[in-house]
Amino acid sequence: MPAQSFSGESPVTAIGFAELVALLHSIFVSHGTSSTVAQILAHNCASAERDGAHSHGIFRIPGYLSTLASGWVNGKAEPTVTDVASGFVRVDAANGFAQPALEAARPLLVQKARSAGIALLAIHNSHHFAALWPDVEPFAEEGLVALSVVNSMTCVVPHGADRPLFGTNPIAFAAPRADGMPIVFDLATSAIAHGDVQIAARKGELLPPGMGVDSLGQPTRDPKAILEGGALLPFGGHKGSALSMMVELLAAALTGGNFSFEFNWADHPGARTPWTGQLLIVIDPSKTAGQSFAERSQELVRQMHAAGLRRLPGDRRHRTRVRSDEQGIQVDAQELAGLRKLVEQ
Ligand code: NDP
Ligand code: PYC
Repeated sequence: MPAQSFSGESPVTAIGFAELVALLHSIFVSHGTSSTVAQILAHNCASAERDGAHSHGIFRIPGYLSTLASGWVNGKAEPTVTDVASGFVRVDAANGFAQPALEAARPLLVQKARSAGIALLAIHNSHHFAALWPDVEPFAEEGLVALSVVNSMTCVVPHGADRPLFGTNPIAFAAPRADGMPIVFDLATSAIAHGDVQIAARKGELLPPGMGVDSLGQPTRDPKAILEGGALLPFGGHKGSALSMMVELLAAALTGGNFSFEFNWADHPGARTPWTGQLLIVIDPSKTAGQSFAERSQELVRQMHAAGLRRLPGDRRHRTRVRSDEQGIQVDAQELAGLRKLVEQ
């Protein structure tokens, strides 16, 4: 690992993936999760940091810990998996995190997707505080197509409305391709993720225009004005707003989870994790007729490149992963020292 270096004013150091997972595992366990839950969250969070998905990497640890301390989430929850129908699996996350619920249901979900060609996983009573791509990318790595949606907490004004109602409600999609990493996109249906607004506020930076409004409903570029009584806007006006509405319907109404506006964490100061639901749809493309799906997706990529496209969604993340694997994950040295102290506490 290279020794500590400096990027601008901020000292940067490198840590290996396995070491970061182990550190985060210790932090989660020492703050009240089971070892199983800690391992899943640690892997998720370290993966985001490794891939340069900073809004959902180690930046999230204080939010996880204050939530655990508040009693809002059960860090030792044991999910209950129900085999509902030939293509339908349901999980009650038992007021725990969504990712352990997905892990518990994964074998049955994959088995159903491979036998029926398609299977749906409905997770409810769950908390999702992470990036969504880690939930879909592994399916594409085993040749399956996956789509997932999760709703979050009220902070987005639906297009044409006067007050916030929707969450930042991301949509993630992953598909295998013949030569190269799977095609993956993962995007908030808000103009910007809430995490990126918090990061901008912390750095004292202005946001681009069109991201949000202040407490009076006036457009603002000040992230603090958005966080303190203001709200975000959907991306793409009425189009992003319609997708956000769809996410509320699929992730909450269809799963039995809360809409983004239905939970109240006021009695749990420090709570940050949205208590909602999540939906996954997994498709086995080998059931489709004709040429292999992975060849077809490779052909699409070829044509996009021929049309002049230089960056596919997922490319930046996958490139960052290669760099992190070679040189270690670049993290702020003070932030890493802060994480190490959390274990001692
Ligand atoms: P971005 O806008 O940064 O990126 C969205 C997608 O577009 C990514 O797949 C990204 O690929 C791709 N992309 C970005 N710029 C380009 C470009 N110039 N050309 C081609 N592709 C591009 O993400 P968001 O800010 O919308 O979301 C950030 C994260 O926040 C997501 O992981 C999301 O799941 C998470 N989130 C989680 C929530 C929750 O409730 N758990 C709620 C809301 C958001 P790449 O990754 O390679 O840059
Ligand atoms: O960045 O919008 C966000 C978010 C909400 C919940 C977790 N991340």
